[in-house]
Amino acid sequence: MADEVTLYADGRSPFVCRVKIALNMKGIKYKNMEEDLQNKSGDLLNYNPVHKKVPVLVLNGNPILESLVIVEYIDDIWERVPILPQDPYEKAAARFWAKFIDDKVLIFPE
Ligand SMILES: N[C@@H](CCC(=O)N[C@@H](CS)C(=O)NCC(=O)O)C(=O)O
Repeated sequence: MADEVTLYADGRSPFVCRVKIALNMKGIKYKNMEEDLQNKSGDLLNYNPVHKKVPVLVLNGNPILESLVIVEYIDDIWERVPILPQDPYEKAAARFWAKFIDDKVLIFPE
Protein backbone atom coordinates (compact mmCIF):
# COMPACT_ATOMS: atom_id res chain seq x y z
CA MET A 1 0.00 0.00 0.00
CA ALA A 2 1.30 3.47 -0.88
CA ASP A 3 2.26 5.83 1.93
CA GLU A 4 -0.16 8.64 2.67
CA VAL A 5 1.95 11.79 2.92
CA THR A 6 0.52 15.20 3.79
CA LEU A 7 2.43 18.43 4.36
CA TYR A 8 0.87 21.31 6.29
CA ALA A 9 2.60 24.27 4.72
CA ASP A 10 2.88 27.95 3.98
CA GLY A 11 4.56 28.52 0.63
CA ARG A 12 6.45 31.55 1.98
CA SER A 13 8.12 29.66 4.83
CA PRO A 14 11.82 28.74 4.49
CA PHE A 15 11.23 25.91 6.98
CA VAL A 16 8.51 24.48 4.73
CA CYS A 17 10.77 24.98 1.71
CA ARG A 18 13.44 22.85 3.42
CA VAL A 19 10.96 19.97 3.79
CA LYS A 20 9.67 20.32 0.22
CA ILE A 21 13.24 20.12 -1.11
CA ALA A 22 13.79 16.90 0.88
CA LEU A 23 10.54 15.35 -0.40
CA ASN A 24 11.35 16.37 -3.97
CA MET A 25 14.91 14.97 -3.71
CA LYS A 26 13.39 11.64 -2.69
CA GLY A 27 10.68 11.82 -5.37
CA ILE A 28 7.89 11.51 -2.78
CA LYS A 29 4.40 12.54 -3.84
CA TYR A 30 2.54 14.39 -1.11
CA LYS A 31 -0.64 16.32 -0.51
CA ASN A 32 0.08 19.99 0.21
CA MET A 33 -2.28 21.58 2.74
CA GLU A 34 -1.70 25.33 2.48
CA GLU A 35 -2.34 27.02 5.83
CA ASP A 36 -3.50 30.55 6.57
CA LEU A 37 -1.23 31.30 9.52
CA GLN A 38 -3.60 34.06 10.67
CA ASN A 39 -6.39 31.50 10.83
CA LYS A 40 -4.84 28.09 11.41
CA SER A 41 -6.80 24.95 10.64
CA GLY A 42 -8.02 22.61 13.36
CA ASP A 43 -5.85 19.88 11.83
CA LEU A 44 -2.67 21.98 12.20
CA LEU A 45 -3.48 22.84 15.84
CA ASN A 46 -4.32 19.22 16.52
CA TYR A 47 -1.11 17.88 14.97
CA ASN A 48 1.18 20.56 16.42
CA PRO A 49 -0.39 21.69 19.71
CA VAL A 50 3.00 22.68 21.18
CA HIS A 51 4.24 25.26 18.64
CA LYS A 52 1.21 25.55 16.31
CA LYS A 53 3.59 26.09 13.37
CA VAL A 54 4.23 24.76 9.90
CA PRO A 55 5.73 22.59 8.57
CA VAL A 56 4.00 19.48 9.85
CA LEU A 57 4.46 16.26 7.91
CA VAL A 58 1.84 13.58 8.44
CA LEU A 59 2.90 10.12 7.30
CA ASN A 60 0.22 7.46 7.48
CA GLY A 61 -1.52 9.39 10.27
CA ASN A 62 1.62 10.09 12.33
CA PRO A 63 2.62 13.78 12.62
CA ILE A 64 6.30 14.74 12.54
CA LEU A 65 7.23 18.25 13.72
CA GLU A 66 10.14 20.67 13.27
CA SER A 67 11.69 21.02 9.82
CA LEU A 68 15.11 19.56 10.68
CA VAL A 69 13.51 16.60 12.45
CA ILE A 70 11.21 16.12 9.46
CA VAL A 71 14.12 16.18 6.99
CA GLU A 72 16.02 13.56 9.01
CA TYR A 73 12.86 11.42 9.27
CA ILE A 74 12.37 11.64 5.50
CA ASP A 75 16.02 10.62 5.05
CA ASP A 76 15.54 7.63 7.39
CA ILE A 77 12.27 6.41 5.87
CA TRP A 78 13.11 6.73 2.17
CA GLU A 79 16.71 5.69 1.81
CA ARG A 80 17.19 6.44 -1.88
CA VAL A 81 19.10 9.67 -2.65
CA PRO A 82 20.61 10.19 0.84
CA ILE A 83 20.45 13.75 2.13
CA LEU A 84 22.75 13.60 5.15
CA PRO A 85 26.29 12.24 4.76
CA GLN A 86 26.80 8.64 5.89
CA ASP A 87 30.05 9.42 7.70
CA PRO A 88 29.27 10.32 11.36
CA TYR A 89 31.71 13.24 11.47
CA GLU A 90 30.39 14.73 8.23
CA LYS A 91 26.84 14.14 9.44
CA ALA A 92 27.61 16.03 12.67
CA ALA A 93 29.04 18.92 10.61
CA ALA A 94 25.90 19.03 8.42
CA ARG A 95 23.71 19.12 11.55
CA PHE A 96 25.87 21.90 13.03
CA TRP A 97 25.39 24.10 9.95
CA ALA A 98 21.67 23.38 9.75
CA LYS A 99 21.30 24.44 13.40
CA PHE A 100 23.53 27.48 12.78
CA ILE A 101 21.20 28.59 9.97
CA ASP A 102 18.19 28.18 12.26
CA ASP A 103 19.81 30.02 15.18
CA LYS A 104 21.59 32.82 13.32
CA VAL A 105 20.03 33.27 9.88
CA LEU A 106 16.35 32.32 9.96
CA ILE A 107 15.19 34.55 12.80
CA PHE A 108 11.55 35.55 12.85
CA PRO A 109 9.76 37.59 15.52
CA GLU A 110 7.33 35.53 17.64
N1 LIG B 1 11.66 25.63 14.23
C1 LIG B 1 10.52 25.50 13.35
C2 LIG B 1 10.12 26.88 12.85
C3 LIG B 1 8.82 26.84 12.05
C4 LIG B 1 8.23 28.24 11.88
O1 LIG B 1 8.70 29.24 12.47
N2 LIG B 1 7.16 28.32 11.08
C5 LIG B 1 6.47 29.59 10.88
C6 LIG B 1 6.36 29.91 9.40
S1 LIG B 1 7.95 30.41 8.75
C7 LIG B 1 5.05 29.47 11.44
O2 LIG B 1 4.40 28.48 11.28
N3 LIG B 1 4.59 30.55 12.10
C8 LIG B 1 3.25 30.60 12.62
C9 LIG B 1 3.21 31.19 14.00
O3 LIG B 1 4.26 31.50 14.57
O4 LIG B 1 2.10 31.31 14.53
C10 LIG B 1 10.86 24.55 12.22
O5 LIG B 1 12.06 24.42 11.88
O6 LIG B 1 9.96 23.87 11.69
